[in-house]
Amino acid sequence: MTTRASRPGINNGMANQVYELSWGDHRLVLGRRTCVMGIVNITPDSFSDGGRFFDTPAAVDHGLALAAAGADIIDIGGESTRPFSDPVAADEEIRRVVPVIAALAERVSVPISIDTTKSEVARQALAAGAAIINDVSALRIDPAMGPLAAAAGVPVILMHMLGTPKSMQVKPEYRDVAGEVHAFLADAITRAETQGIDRKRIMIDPGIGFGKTFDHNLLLLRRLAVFQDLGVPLLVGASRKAFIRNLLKPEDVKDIPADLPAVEAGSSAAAVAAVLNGAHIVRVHDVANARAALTVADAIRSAS
Ligand code: PMM
Repeated sequence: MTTRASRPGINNGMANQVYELSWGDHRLVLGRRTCVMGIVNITPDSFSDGGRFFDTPAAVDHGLALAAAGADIIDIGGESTRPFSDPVAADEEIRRVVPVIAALAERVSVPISIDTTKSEVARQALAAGAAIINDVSALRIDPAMGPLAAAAGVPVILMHMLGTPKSMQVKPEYRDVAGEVHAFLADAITRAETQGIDRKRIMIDPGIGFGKTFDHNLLLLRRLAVFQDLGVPLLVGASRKAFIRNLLKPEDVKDIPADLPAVEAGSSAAAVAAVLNGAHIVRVHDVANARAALTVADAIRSAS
């Protein structure tokens, strides 16, 4: 007899719930082929690519290259969320992201997400052609963000973070990290729905590296399947983060460059682990590498 647990692809950590999102000109089918979100950080100080795409033409070219490499979403951010970073004023964030979004929206067909916690930045980004709001504060920092997302009818990504980027890595503590992040995300979904956001437009993210120690990050990735019962698509962003660099660096070295090939291989491993544990979308720096790794992982996941 084939039990539910032993049947290929069912309840053995390999079958992801399928979700379909349709809005505006966009449609995403999540859970079959893994969706790859490519990152464009227009910041002088992100840990992974700080400064490399800080001027508009370089950022636009990078977005085009990510789309050509097979990105399903392009995530544009103008404020670094690296640990201990200072916030950026809305005006400056708008100056960084809006011209890039406007140029990319004309030239790529995949949806563009705006990575911001500020409703004014999101409003102008949407007007310039962005189609998803990626709010690492899960609508907690700016009370106008929820109503804006609801009125615009765009998908929103709600991420878990302990505290703020300025404070989050100061001794993060949990009794049960997966349980507490799960409870936070369940509340965040309720808060979003209360503000008028359709559940079909909500995605969640456990916030790898946002107020988590090395062990918390590993445990969250290992226990990712606990988030499946929340009934919304799951996004995971582990690419080039400190826990990967920590695992790969020599013992006597403080850190290694985020763009080393070994860090990329480690990032692909984390992405594959996330997908086998239920992630629908992975947020990555190197789209071509992630796409290759996930093509193989998706084939294994759906073999029958
Ligand atoms: N990580 C960063 C920024 N934005 N958004 C989501 N939804 N999830 C993440 O994990 C996330 C994010 C920081 O990483 P970066 O500096 O490489 O962009």
